[in-house]
Amino acid sequence: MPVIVKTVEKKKKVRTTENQLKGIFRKHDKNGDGVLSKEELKEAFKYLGALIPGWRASCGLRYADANGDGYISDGELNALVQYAANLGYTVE
Ligand SMILES: [Ca+2]
Ligand SMILES: [Ca+2]
Repeated sequence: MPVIVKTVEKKKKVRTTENQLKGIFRKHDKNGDGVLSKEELKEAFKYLGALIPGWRASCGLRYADANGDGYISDGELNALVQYAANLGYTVE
């Protein structure tokens, strides 16, 4: 039984983190055009504590930018959140 409880708790935590990450990325849309530029991504990763934010921004963009326009739109945000969550970024 304790094992099951642990699993449930872990899942819940991950979902919360992903929602928070999404909120953080959205907040970093500084010019409010609804998409995240590489520069905005860089600030977001800096906020998350990335050691090399510019590099993370490039990798995240390559990972999540499905249509290749160089920006992360709302529909592409989930993939970016997945990328950041897989790296283990957590939100205080
Ligand atoms: Ca923007
Ligand atoms: Ca895009």
